[in-house]
Amino acid sequence: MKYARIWVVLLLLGALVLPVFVVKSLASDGPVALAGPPSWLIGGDTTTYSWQDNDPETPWGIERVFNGNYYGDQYTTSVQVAILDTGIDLDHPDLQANIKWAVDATGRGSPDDKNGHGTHVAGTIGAVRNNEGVVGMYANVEIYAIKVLGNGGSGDWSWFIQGLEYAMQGPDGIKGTADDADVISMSLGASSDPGVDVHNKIIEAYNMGIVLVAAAGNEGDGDGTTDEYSWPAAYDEVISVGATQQDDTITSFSNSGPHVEVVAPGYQIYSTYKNGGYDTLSGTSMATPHVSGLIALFIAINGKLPVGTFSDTDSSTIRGWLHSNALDLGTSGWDPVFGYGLIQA
Ligand SMILES: [Ca+2]
Ligand SMILES: [Ca+2]
Ligand SMILES: [Ca+2]
Ligand SMILES: [Ca+2]
Repeated sequence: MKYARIWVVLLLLGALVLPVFVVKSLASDGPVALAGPPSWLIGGDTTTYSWQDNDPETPWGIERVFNGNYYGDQYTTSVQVAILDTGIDLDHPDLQANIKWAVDATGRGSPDDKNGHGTHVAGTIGAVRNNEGVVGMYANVEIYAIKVLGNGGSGDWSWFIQGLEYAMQGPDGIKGTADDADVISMSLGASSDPGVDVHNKIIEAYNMGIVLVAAAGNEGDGDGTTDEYSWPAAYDEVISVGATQQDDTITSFSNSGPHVEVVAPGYQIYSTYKNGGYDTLSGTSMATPHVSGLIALFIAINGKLPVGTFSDTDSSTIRGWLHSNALDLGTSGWDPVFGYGLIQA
């Protein structure tokens, strides 16, 4: 069977030319490299926000979700998040202690990240608390690095299916045991439905009680009344995550439509990068790991509730808790731009 390619959901300019149907670049914007430690004043934004604190290890997006009261390092419960991406920089000093398993589904032989995208996602989910670099949403999370995208940031859907299979099995190779992933984080997508084979594998993971989180996509046109879709985010079983800016406005690139479930910070996000480095990137790729990490922390604190559905609004399910706890933005109640709103810890 021949599959279309899937891509990271990152805004890119310059060296990598991505198909316009997947990634919409911004003319005057893109990845910004920071030489020093993370700053509140990223990208010339000198506004002081009420949620800022004085902890230099928490990037703005994480502070926003915690409202400047970070507690993602206060729990040690074992929760596994599988990151399906370009791999992870396995010996990154801000990640190494939390990477419990790494596996390659692309046939390259190594899950090490030569791109940087997967390493960036991993830092937002679970960089360690060591008073250096950044700290993740859940600083003691157990990370599974599952490489399903090649070093250029794209991959075959067959690799993605294999990656889901690895996440469902965990390192013991058996489904239904304690080491199966609790959360699968997918900062990737394509703007056409990959079909029943991919959807069936998604449904299988959902039915196992695994929380599935994916980027809503960067094809947004700045118009909340028009719909843009990306898969796997558009599937009912998957939490579709849009991207906001520091002032809680929506990013111009964030997809809108009936599938948007929540939003999270996804603009000028500082996190870990390849070769032991750090970088500042934008995209719904960067919003997604805030949600994945928050759900991991929620499971660490509250145990593993049923995943729930898109329409849940009470705390008896994980998705219901996520929705009911979100900060409503835009028009009152659920809307196609912000979904249920900005996630809150
Ligand atoms: Ca750190
Ligand atoms: Ca297992
Ligand atoms: Ca739109
Ligand atoms: Ca709303």
